[in-house]
Amino acid sequence: MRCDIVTIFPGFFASPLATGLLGRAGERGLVEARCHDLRRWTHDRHRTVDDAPFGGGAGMVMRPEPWFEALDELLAEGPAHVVLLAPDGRRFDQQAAARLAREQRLVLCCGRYEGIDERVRTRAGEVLSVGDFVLAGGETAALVVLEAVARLVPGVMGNADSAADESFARGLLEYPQYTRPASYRGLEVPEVLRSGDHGAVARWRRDQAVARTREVRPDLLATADLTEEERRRYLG
Ligand code: JCQ
Repeated sequence: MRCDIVTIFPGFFASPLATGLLGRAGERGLVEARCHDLRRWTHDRHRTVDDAPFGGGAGMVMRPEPWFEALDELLAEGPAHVVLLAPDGRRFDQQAAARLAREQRLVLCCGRYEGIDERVRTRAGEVLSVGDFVLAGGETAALVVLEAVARLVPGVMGNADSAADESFARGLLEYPQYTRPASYRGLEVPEVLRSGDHGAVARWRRDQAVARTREVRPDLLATADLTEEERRRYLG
């Protein structure tokens, strides 16, 4: 996968793109990320990317021209799925990550100020939000999207972690995990996990996953992949 990121802070991405999973994916040529300074597509001496909103009001709005020219140039190199990060987009979730991971090429557009001129949206394939809060800019949201997508690109991750995704995709939170020591500062690892009874371990984990989901994310249970028997047992 190739990913072009358009931002007024290209340096923001240097460390995240060189570190951990994204760093390795880059080195191995599996995810080729390139950052572009939006100001490259300005023409005035001050390389202005924003202006006051028509109709009045507080704050500044990103001007359309640098965005249109940036997308003209980047898309002239070939087709890409253009994504704009904004709080008023459709929610980005694991399913959206899996969908984006099938794209050959993404262009992630990071807005700043009070927003981007509405006409830029006509050039985006979609607008995505990473959550119901407001960030100072789309850069951190773009990193969230890129990392979640990159780990689903074939070859980036081993198979072990894919199992955890499966479970999230099936709509339940993960069960609690423990490692040694069995007793630490008076806190004990549940006996069943040390019993060697694999059936009992599997039932306990399923129980815990459902209980935890009901406690902290009851909204997920509506679409969770539970058997009829489990729905009767856990949800009454
Ligand atoms: C993304 N959830 C929150 C902030 C305007 C494009 O216009 C704007 C973009 C931002 C940055 O994105 C977010 C965000 N997902 O705040 C304001």
